[in-house]
Amino acid sequence: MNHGFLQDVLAGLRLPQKTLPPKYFYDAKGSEYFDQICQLDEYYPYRTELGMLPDVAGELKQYFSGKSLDNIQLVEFGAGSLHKVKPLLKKLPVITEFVAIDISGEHLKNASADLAESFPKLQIKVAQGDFTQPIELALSQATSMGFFPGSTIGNFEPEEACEFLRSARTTLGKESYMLMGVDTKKDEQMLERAYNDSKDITARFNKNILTRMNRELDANFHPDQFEHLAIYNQELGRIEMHLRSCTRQEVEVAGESFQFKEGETIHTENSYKYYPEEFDRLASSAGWKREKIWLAPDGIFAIMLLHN
Ligand code: AVJ
Repeated sequence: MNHGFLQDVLAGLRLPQKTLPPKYFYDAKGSEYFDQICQLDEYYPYRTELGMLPDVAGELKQYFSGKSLDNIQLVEFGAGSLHKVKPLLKKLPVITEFVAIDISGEHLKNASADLAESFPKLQIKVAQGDFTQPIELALSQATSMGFFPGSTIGNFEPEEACEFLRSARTTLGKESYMLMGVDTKKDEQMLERAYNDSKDITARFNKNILTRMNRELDANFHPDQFEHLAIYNQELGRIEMHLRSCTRQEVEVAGESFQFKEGETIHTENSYKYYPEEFDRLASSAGWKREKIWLAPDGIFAIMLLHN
């Protein structure tokens, strides 16, 4: 049994507001659902950011050649399926080494084999790990650039996001860079639609964590006795995902029982949205300086280059 997972689940379900950490969405099945979410019309962050990356890469090329940098090691946090790094690698031969960190080891292994075929000269290292914990990386002498796309930073509480940025700055070292994708505050309807898709893929992604607990933690959740809920919390500037109990029920996890009232929820994810200025303040309080910002049309998504 996976003890970190069990401990986190028990601790989370004992809270007055039952809570689970979103990193546990990503077992093999959950990573597949996430890839399906990225193909949905309603889920604008993925395709918006992916569409911006070729231009971003072109400008970075100019920028780095102006700085006479000729060797960059790219470190991706939460690398997943490795789709987003491709447009960077295509336009930036200055990236000679790539380090991919992800919690889903199997998924990452397959994806990196594929990447090696497309970029035979690239040195690739994969590290299965939880980037929410401080990581030890044996980095080379080349200038490092972190890559944290997809607005995954939004899963952190703002204070945790600051902590992450601070520790990433230490990991990446002097004169390093960080390329970040950040989802912005916008029209509430557009936000809520992105997390309540018409094909119910997001609902399945959310409920998959129940199935995972049943399988891995000897739990007995009935996924059909819970419903997917995603709402924008305007005051806190975040999308919240919950699993809401349809009835009064009792569930067991590894021998411990938990009571649910009808309508009671498990809070499974936060996805914070930031105004660019808000994010600037966060980055600078973590010691980074923002060098560049790219905004999608209507400002629906931002990519930022930070410099240490
Ligand atoms: C991977 C955290 C960026 O918050 O939009 C997508 C995850 N959850 N649909 C997000 C997610 C529901 C996603 N991140």
